[in-house]
Amino acid sequence: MAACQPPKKEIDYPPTDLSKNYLIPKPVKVIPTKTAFGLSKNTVIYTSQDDEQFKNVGAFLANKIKTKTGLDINVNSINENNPIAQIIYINQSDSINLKTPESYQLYIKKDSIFLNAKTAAGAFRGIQTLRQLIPEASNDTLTDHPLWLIPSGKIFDEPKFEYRGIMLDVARHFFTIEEVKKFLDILSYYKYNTLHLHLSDDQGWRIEIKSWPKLTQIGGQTEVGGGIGGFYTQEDYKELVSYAAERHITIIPEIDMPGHTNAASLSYSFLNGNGKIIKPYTGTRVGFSTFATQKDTVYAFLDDVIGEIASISPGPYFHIGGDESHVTKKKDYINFVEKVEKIVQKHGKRMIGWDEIVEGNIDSTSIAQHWNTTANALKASENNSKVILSPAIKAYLDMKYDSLSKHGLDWAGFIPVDVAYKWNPETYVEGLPKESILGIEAPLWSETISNIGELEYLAFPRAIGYAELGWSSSKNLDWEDYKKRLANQVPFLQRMSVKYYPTKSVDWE
Ligand code: TNX
Repeated sequence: MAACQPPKKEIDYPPTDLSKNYLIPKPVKVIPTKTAFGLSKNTVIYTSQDDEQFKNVGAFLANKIKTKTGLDINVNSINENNPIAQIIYINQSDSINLKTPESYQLYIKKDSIFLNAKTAAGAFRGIQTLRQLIPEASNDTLTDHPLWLIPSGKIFDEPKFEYRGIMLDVARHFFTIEEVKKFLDILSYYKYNTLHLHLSDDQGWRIEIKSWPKLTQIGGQTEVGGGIGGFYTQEDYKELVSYAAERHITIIPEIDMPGHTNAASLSYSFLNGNGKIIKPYTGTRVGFSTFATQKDTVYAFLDDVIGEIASISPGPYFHIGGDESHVTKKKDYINFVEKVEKIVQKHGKRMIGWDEIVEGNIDSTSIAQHWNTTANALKASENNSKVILSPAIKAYLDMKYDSLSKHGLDWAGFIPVDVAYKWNPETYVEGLPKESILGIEAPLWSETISNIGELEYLAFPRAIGYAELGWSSSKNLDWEDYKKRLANQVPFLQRMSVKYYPTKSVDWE
């Protein structure tokens, strides 16, 4: 009688099944072909000739391969020591199957990898997928040199939303350009394309305005809790903008007004409209400050401020805040939003504001960022304005995970990692048509965090889930499947020394 055999374990080694990937965000379609491409010292990268931006994408990939594997991979030149090369070709294609600027197709074969994209942004999203497919460890037994085996097959992928963002509040606490760059590195790995910087609030003004120097000389020197604050010079800001652009991420500047303006009024008292003597503010209350919305000089000031920032912000948007102006009279608030919209447009930008801005008669090109009031999101869509979804109870990165969280607020409730993931942006606001949704953004307010480690504790892993909600089609969203892929991000997060919150709802191993 045959002995009872243990069930046969499915063996996939060397790894050849592309369907067993751990990609985040999950791609639209993956078709495995059950062989593998051996990434090795014999691999070279070629990019569409004469396209500087595609070349940069190739160089970016080579650099990341070096960090992960130690391999030196040539870009657009033959490897003289190893003339028989296996090619990764990053190709500009006008195929009609590439429906959005960020769509890409990956064809992984035994001896070559083809990445097709219409734009360099699409190619950049595609190389993030490739980075995630490179295994942590090489196989050293198949050949006389190490191979990193990438399972073969085809991937067709495109984003669900054109706008996938994170907001960072650098006003309540200041974050250095090095900290923001590290944040951008992590976000770009998960295909984010927008970083919204909240550059001013009651507690601080964080960007140099050459025509109004006291904004940073005075307004830049405070923060929540009484620390020294800080600010970006215009050169610093340009450096951030270009660092983000190398990652195909747009920076959206926000100057919050007419409320949240104590630091501006502290610097120039004529701006103040709340009738009180202004003192530095380092607490965390909201809603007590306002610009003097009836004075022409305030609009002349804003013309300078918006003009200077717009001129160093290549992206299409300027965010005017507009939230919680509780001490601005309603008619003054409406008048203010409508006037500032014209100034933003004069400087060549589309206005974004927190959802209260729809109280004004705003242009259909302006965008409302839904955080709190459903009626405002619906009103925006009736106005043919687009909506960015940032519902506080689901998408606020500054909410605590649970009662034991080391940092964070809880006014919108706790947001555990699974709750952050388990909602569908396309159906979340009842009655809001899909066509009105520009995308999603997760805001990270910084009342309770003041350095990169604390930032990472609140942002990760939740921001990885929002990346998937913004990119992957709704039918591909599944917590049980996602949480396994999330656990598999640990080697990357460790390599980047990200101090993520190791929630118990995920089996991190
Ligand atoms: C509300 S959301 C605010 C911010 C606070 C945040 C804290 C919004 C548009 N305004 O001023 O920092 O709550 O969670």
